[in-house]
Amino acid sequence: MTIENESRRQLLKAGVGAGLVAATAGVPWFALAQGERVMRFLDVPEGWGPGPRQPGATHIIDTRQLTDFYSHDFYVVQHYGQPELDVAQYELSLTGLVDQPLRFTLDDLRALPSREIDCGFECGGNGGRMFHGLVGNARWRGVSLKDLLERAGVQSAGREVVFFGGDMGREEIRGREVEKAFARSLSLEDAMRDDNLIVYEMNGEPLPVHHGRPVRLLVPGFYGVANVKWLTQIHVQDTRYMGRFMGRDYVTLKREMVGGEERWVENSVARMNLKSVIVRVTDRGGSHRISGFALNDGTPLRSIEVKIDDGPWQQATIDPQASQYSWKPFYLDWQGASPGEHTLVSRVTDVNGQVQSPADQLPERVSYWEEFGQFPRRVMIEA
Ligand SMILES: Nc1nc2c(c(=O)[nH]1)N[C@H]1C(S)=C(S)[C@@H](COP(=O)(O)O)O[C@H]1N2
Ligand SMILES: [Mo]
Repeated sequence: MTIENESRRQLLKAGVGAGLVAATAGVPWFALAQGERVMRFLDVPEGWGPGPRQPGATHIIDTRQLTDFYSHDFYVVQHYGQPELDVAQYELSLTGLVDQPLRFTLDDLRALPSREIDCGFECGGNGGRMFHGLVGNARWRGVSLKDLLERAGVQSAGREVVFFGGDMGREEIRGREVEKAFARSLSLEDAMRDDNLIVYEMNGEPLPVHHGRPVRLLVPGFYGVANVKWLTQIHVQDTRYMGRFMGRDYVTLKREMVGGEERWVENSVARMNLKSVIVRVTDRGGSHRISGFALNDGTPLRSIEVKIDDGPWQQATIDPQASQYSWKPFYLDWQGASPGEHTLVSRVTDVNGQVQSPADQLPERVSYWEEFGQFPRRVMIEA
């Protein structure tokens, strides 16, 4: 209820017509109308399904089954299992190159001014092999990371902010096994962005254990890996942080031009690329509806378009609940679809004119990180 009222208020503030809002508020995004039938994707193997969530395991969403703007079934990825931190004993420390190191209990954090944000993200390893099911969208509540850093007073030598999780794993590095916490870092400049939150609520409830209870980092516009769960320490330092999930894993390798020279470039997975995918086609008794979602780094969008077979690009409608960092659900109503097999593809364009390319026109890429090319789907329309 709060979620709907809040999003309605936001939309009204954004100047969206009240009639439009009234028509859509509270209507689950993908909820099927009575008699609406889901058409079969021919690119999804018969019997494929990611199955229910298992504690401590990766959880993929079946994107054909999406039913709401705020995911009640949000994907899960964790590399060192699922720790259960003792909430009564929990402390977040802020250390390193600061004037005043700080410690916060969960109650301390909850007593600070808080903010809510709608934010969706995907794993940097999301892709067509799981029909883009490592994805979710939620409303989060937390405190501003910038406020915490300013309270502590970052010293002029501070360059990089490291976020450590309470989950540990054994890593073999140069033949030696060591125990390491999951960690990611941000440049001080990225850490100081106004939108970053230290969050303790998801969709109006305390964070579920598999999403980081009691506290996680949320970096809107970045891939999921940036959002460190079970956050226990924030450390300011003057050097780059080089742990596994910054320097070895979640590193892309692409063939790119570097000042006129063609080179293989490695990058830590960070800001989300501009991307859209079609996830469902339904028969609505006479017409068909093609639905999907787009994600990006928060740059406003110009359009999302859909192409049916060899037809022209057609403008899809973007769900008015979408906001800067949420996912952007879209749909296109398809009149006169003939029975049989069809190929559908979507593309998203941002206000800077950047267009989602076909996968084969992107730079050559090694490893599966950052799959954001156009994603054609094959669907069977029943007579
Ligand atoms: N502490 C910790 N945080 C973590 C991870 C982890 O393994 N440990 N995995 C990261 C990765 S790779 C992703 S994609 C997101 C997944 O967030 P979710 O499980 O809440 O969807 O959490 C990130 N934060
Ligand atoms: Mo991830």
